[in-house]
Amino acid sequence: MLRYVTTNPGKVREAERYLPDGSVERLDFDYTEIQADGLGPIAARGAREAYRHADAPVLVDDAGLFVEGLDGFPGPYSSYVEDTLGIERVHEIAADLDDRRAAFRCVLGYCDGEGFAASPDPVDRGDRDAAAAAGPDGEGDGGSDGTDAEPLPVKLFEGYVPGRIVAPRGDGGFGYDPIFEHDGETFAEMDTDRKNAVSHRGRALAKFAEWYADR
Ligand code: ITT
Repeated sequence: MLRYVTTNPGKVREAERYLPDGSVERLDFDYTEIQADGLGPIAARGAREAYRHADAPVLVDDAGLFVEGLDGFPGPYSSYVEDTLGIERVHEIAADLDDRRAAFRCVLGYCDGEGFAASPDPVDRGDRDAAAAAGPDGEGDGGSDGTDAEPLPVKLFEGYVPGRIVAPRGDGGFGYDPIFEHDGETFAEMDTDRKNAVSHRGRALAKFAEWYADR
């Protein structure tokens, strides 16, 4: 049984459509989200921590909204910004920008404790310690806090969807969905299947499901 590790039930509703019935269940575990410029290091670190917690195959899902006119903000800080400013304020801030284009990104991190051709450890400017820990082969533990005693392979799957920030519309989905418009509709105006067909998470899950089917 695969554990989809998230505090957000909305993510699992979307993920269930990609995996055989009964093959996935949510594990409500709040893994440490390290401070990093990109989602990859957060997902890789989170997958290792979640695997150690669950002692079973895990998939973590780190996502964010990247607003072009704000140089990609809130990006990896999307959760904090949703909790503090709220999505209405994000829309108001974006409404003053010339460039309201935005993108959602999602990085899934899979870890089952077994060996496989892991993704190279993702490295960015904010995660230099992880780069050093990863070493030259890129398959090191990536941990910067000393808790990752042994290297655990992690496979990453990424998805991206372009759109723009609009005034809130629709009451489906979750998070920033009401203010993110893609192809004339906000994600909150789409049902789950329609959102999955175009979304960052759907694209990442499609890649994961194809790889996982052979595993
Ligand atoms: P976990 O970390 O426990 O999985 P979370 O909701 O905090 O749950 P993220 O850190 O990945 O998940 O999410 C960052 C923010 O982006 C958070 O405010 C989410 O509500 C939002 N978000 C993620 N995916 C989204 C989606 O598909 N549509 C709208 N908002 C989304």
